[in-house]
Amino acid sequence: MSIGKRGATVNSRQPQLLLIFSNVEFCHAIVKTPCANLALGLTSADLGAPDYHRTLAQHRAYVNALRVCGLSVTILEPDDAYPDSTFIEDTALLHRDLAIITRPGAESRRGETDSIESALRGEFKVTIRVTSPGTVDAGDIMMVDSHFYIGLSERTNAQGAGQVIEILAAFGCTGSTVPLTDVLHLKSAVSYLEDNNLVATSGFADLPDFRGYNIIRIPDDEQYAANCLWLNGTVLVAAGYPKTKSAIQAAGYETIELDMSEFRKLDGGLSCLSLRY
Ligand code: CIR
Repeated sequence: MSIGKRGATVNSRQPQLLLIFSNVEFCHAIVKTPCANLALGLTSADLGAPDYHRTLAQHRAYVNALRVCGLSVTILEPDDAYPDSTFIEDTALLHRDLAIITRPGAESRRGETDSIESALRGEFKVTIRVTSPGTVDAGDIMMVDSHFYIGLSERTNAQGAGQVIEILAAFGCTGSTVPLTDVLHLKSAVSYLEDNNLVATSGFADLPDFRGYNIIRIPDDEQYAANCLWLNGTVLVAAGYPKTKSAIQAAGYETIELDMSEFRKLDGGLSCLSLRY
């Protein structure tokens, strides 16, 4: 892990180092340790099998980065029954008092939600499940303040998106759908960095849905890096994508680079590895 650009702020009047975050939005994260069956996970990438020990090391570095950004982290036990279960983001959408438990689009992932619902019990006032025939992977859901963009993908169908929008409406939020082609999830191609700044690949940067945002355009040879993660003013970026890192830094953010090579082999990105609230 390397911390880029502006380091943590130091309060010079205090005798010891003190990390200061002016606008902490996320306090907690839940992650799930990659399981030994990880290599059996779904993938469209042709990058070979992940090395399990390297995967675990990358996951530890990710957890450390979450903590550096001021989040306390709950680490769930690995579950060999679900090879993709480390990609925990897909199983729930968390917003204020509300937890929506999704119904993942891939049959092999559907059972992942039971342990997540148990882990979230007591943390949220209201828990609502997406029901059949709706399917939703929360990697398809991008939050911008109280509006939620929902990608219609091979994993998220119109019924599922409709259910999520209806649930959100009851909590004073809005939602809209974005039809997807060529990407696994909406957040494979766009990431919101707060302050009206949106990272987007060329296929998404000019969509009418995203008119009005300051677009940080991802070069075509760095598309994987479009999945980055804003955490309380710092942006986690995948290591090895220098143009994307520079563009995000030029927009005024600190960055933390993380090696994601093993997760990429399973189509996983930075946001997929945690649920944040
Ligand atoms: C899958 O295909 O479901 C996993 N191998 C990767 C899921 C990545 N999740 C995400 O982008 N939110």
